[in-house]
Amino acid sequence: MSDFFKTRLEASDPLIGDALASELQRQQTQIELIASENIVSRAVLEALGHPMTNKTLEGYPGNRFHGGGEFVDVVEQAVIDRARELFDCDYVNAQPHSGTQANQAVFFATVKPSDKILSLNLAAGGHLSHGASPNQSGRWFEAHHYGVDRETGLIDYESVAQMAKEIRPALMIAGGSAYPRCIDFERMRHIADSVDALYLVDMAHFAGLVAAGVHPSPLPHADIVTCTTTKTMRGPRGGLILSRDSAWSRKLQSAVFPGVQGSLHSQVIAAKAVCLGEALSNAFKNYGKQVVENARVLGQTLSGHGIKLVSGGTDTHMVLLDFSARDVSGQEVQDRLARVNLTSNKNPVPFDSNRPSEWAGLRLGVAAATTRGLQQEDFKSLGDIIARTIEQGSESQVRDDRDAVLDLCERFPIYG
Ligand code: DSN
Repeated sequence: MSDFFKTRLEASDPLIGDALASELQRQQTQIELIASENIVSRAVLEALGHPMTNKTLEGYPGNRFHGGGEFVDVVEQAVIDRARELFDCDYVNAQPHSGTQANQAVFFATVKPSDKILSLNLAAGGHLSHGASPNQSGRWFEAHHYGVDRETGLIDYESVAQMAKEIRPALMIAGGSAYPRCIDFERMRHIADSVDALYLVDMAHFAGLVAAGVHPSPLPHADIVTCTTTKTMRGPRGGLILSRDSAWSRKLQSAVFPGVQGSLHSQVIAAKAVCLGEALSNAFKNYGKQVVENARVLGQTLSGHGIKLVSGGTDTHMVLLDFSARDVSGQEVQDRLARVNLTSNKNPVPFDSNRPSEWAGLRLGVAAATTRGLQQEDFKSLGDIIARTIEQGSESQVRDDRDAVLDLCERFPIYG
């Protein structure tokens, strides 16, 4: 049995050991431009791989259903305390296994099956868990969706107000996965109030920017806020539920456990605490500023090459490229970028009703590459490479561009 606690993965399970080694090498030799990804610290990885994973616990700190929870209590309380400080809020639930489960718990606490919800549509940058038809939320609730203005690509608040008046939703949701601009949280609050709707903001993508103080916070306006600890937060896979209004505490606590989840993922809770501790540092504030600056430079460089950006630019960590007037799909550009070691994802653009394989957009995010240390001049170079790659240069150009990306990877190594 002693080998059981000593044998390294590469020896005990070569298939999985090799896959993990190859994944590390992939990350080290590609520049990650998927907007929902980031690169966590060694400290976050250490927490994720800790024997705390062995601990089964249900309930909340100080009130568990199983014994032996005193150290998990410490880390869960640290998540709560650090998130309170970071986001200036009263209520924190540290346990959601993901952003989607955080949203699911909010629904469980606040609305009933067949109630009306109003959220941003998927093509305009919304999220599956906000009532999209293939998602449970789309089956259980009467979901309605607002969109963006066809010309500006910005949320059309007049039209949101009009829809809210007609639909009278029980719950209004702001936020999503591919909206590159700041949302007017206060205006959405007024719209929600005008129809007595509850107001949820899902800040999964920009939570790290809020934490760094480079993006407006939805906390003063929303009844409830959800986020992930991945993406710009640069932590483990998982979610948080936050609120300034402690009146929601009891319902949200029981909605997460025992409502939609069982035992917590103790080691992930520890990693969330580490990530929130990092996010309280000045270094993280500087990181957030650099993210916004890098995204701006990437957007400007691509626009300078004549590439259309949804909404004309960005206020966040992401840009959304629109190829609807070109003879190329998001999937084709994603594949072309992969040849020069840039990782990205196809995305719909507003009013895109194509199948995913024909979506006309590509989403690019700068959070992960900024963590590596890339700065404005590097994103200018990347923008030039991306523009050339979209135009499909010669084989020798592709080789040169891949070499340039590999050079960036060597200059800004990860987990060396
Ligand atoms: N919603 C997906 C994304 O933004 O890529 C996963 O978080």
